[in-house]
Amino acid sequence: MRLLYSALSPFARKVRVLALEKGLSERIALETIAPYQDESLRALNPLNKAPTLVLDDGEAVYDSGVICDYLDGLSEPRLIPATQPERHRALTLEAAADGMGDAALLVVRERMRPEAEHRQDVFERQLKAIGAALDLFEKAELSTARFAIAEIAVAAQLAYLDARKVVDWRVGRPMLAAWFEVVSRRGSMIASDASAT
Ligand SMILES: N[C@@H](CCC(=O)N[C@@H](CS)C(=O)NCC(=O)O)C(=O)O
Repeated sequence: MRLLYSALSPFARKVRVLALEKGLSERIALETIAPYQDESLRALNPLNKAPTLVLDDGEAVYDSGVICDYLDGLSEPRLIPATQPERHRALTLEAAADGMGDAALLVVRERMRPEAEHRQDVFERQLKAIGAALDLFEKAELSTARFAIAEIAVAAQLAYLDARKVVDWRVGRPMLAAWFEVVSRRGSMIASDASAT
């Protein structure tokens, strides 16, 4: 399998961390791509987004949630709960983390525009979504003992907020900050840290 990814992408980080936690990383060749500049992904994924996983027969699998679901079926331990209510709770937290990442990406891209063209309404709306998602994670009693899909998704997005200096999310969120401090020391988080390479 080949994983087409961009180094700082929090969605790709989620996939890479999950693969590392499941002992699958040896089976996945990593290929970096710049989706905003490079159109070659579009032949595989009409959205031209990374991450995209290419199976050995050439079939493309996207987006990150679907890739994680595919990989989770390949080996133990299972990191996506099979039964309800654990399943919908974990996937809803993953969706909140991914949505926070979409909002963070919009903030980062808006900041790349010339300052005179910054749209305050974009910042306000997206920062509101980011803040509300962070408040949800603060209350979510995330586990340090279990590092499964919800925890992986949240950790990947928090690391992105730090890497891109999107918001000072630790202020007023001591539980989340303490949790992240512990999980960011995991081997999978360290091995997938683009800023460390
Ligand atoms: N929902 C997608 C989001 C992926 C995404 O937004 N990737 C960004 C890079 S971090 C991208 O490829 N953007 C290119 C574009 O929007 O044209 C997923 O979870 O995989």
